[in-house]
Amino acid sequence: MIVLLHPRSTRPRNRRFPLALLSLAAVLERKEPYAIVDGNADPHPAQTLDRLAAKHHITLLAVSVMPGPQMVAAIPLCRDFRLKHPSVPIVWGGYFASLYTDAALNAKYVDFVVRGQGEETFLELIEALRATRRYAGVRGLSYKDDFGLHVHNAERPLRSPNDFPWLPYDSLPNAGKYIMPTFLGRRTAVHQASIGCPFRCNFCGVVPIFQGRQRTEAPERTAAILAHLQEKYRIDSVQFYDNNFFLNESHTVALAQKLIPLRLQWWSEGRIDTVVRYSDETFGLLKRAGAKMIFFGAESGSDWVLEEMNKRITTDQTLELAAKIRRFGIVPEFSFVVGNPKNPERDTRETIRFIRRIKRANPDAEIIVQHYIPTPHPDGMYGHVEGKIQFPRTPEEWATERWYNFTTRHDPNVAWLPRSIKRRIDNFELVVNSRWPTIQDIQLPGWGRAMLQCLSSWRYMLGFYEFPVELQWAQRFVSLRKPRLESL
Ligand code: B12
Repeated sequence: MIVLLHPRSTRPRNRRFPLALLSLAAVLERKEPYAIVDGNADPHPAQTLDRLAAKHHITLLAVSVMPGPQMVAAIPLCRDFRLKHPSVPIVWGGYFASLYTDAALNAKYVDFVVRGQGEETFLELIEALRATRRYAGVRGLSYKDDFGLHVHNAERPLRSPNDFPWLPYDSLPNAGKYIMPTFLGRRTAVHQASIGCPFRCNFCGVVPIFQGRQRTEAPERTAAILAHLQEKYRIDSVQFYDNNFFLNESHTVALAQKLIPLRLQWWSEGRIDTVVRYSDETFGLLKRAGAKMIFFGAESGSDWVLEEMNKRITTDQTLELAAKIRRFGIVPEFSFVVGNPKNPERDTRETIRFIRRIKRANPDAEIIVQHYIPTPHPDGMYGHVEGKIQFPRTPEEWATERWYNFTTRHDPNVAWLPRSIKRRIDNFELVVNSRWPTIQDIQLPGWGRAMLQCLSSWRYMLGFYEFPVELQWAQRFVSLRKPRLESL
């Protein structure tokens, strides 16, 4: 039996379908016996692994590993499994393993890494383990040779989601418990209708993996899958996980038309330059199709920083979109990564000013403020931070407090961001998010919302963000939800 393991990555209340594992399960169906263990839903995954091992002959442990909490949770599970079952191979896949392949392989408990899209590489790895194929010929696979040296096979061409079977949701123990209430509805599911992203923003972790490639599911298939989820699990809303949900206007129109009859409410991620060009009719169609909120990477309020990042949008486009989308009642969620290494002070000053302009153009716009933390690229694409960071060499090093905080952008402590500027960014974030608590926070009581707004409005009005002690104090009673860290 093959065990597909999804170490815990979020709180149980935020759990969603583990799509990565379901994608692997889809290609194993009717070919290989498998079991899924999901740490977001199972409080004792180590014991579940023991139970499975006692009952079945496990031939492979396949682990999905995203940077941050999931990587940290993967370490003890794999270490323990390796001790108990030294002859069972362990393969890691997912964003952590794909971005930091050598670090993953440096762990004694990782034998193989599947980089990027996993389905076909995984099936071929299984054949290689059975000696019906050579490891060297498996595209997208990395492994250790007989001398322990790392071998990285060639990239695998990207396949369309249309080429793979539907996800076997029923294979999850109690699949219904992944349908959770969110601000979108009482029963929200998740779906990813494309893989990759065609853009090459030079700070983004998606670029080194997909290298400017994207493949998108046909609108008919997306709608058919959602209709199935509606029928089977009575979903009323969906969060799309795509890095880039909107391809071009004709695709968006076709998809929106297919979604209208489903009457679902949804959230997705899009590009400002793509969506701002849509006609009023298309915006109207999107609204009717159930678009409630769309996440956009606005990144900075400085055009020179956007150019530095190879973002290929302008601040004028962001402002235009903020005003335009308001007319259609769709909430834009603008994310900023503030403190560019070239001139963090100027970037911070200009971005704070810009966010205030957005809020004037569209008070409903939601704002996410993070520090600028580029994701390292194998060919050195750190913008102006080359040589300023020496990246960890093992999962254990990535799990140390310093690197954990870096990964989760919690307290990055990076060389190019002076503490005083970091504090300014954090204080501004607290003030703006207290002044307009996100509508995504369905657990924030009305009195909490009112208290935060009341405490922060004078600060926002005067542009005075320093020492927000009263807001920090208020956080003890009503902690603000961080959508990017917790999911909707
Ligand atoms: C859902 C999600 C989350 C959820 C996880 C919920 C859950 N279900 O566990 C939550 C909200 C918790 C989360 C958190 C974070 N996330 Co996140 N997340 C995503 C998101 C939107 C979707 C992931 C997904 O399920 N995709 C669908 C599946 C099918 O795709 P997949 O995971 O890539 O799987 C394929 C391959 O990778 C591979 N594969 C994956 N696992 C395995 C395992 C094996 C054995 C094999 C063979 C293959 C394989 O095969 C799969 C099928 O082809 C992605 C963006 C994206 N679209 O990918 C970001 C993303 C993965 N997250 C990212 C990051 C950084 C984080 C954080 C660490 C930091 C942050 N600020 O966002 C936090 C952690 C915060 C914390 N808790 O403190 C980055 C990773 C890249 C990077 N920049 O380092 C991404 C790409 C977002 C981005 N654009 O920056 N995240």
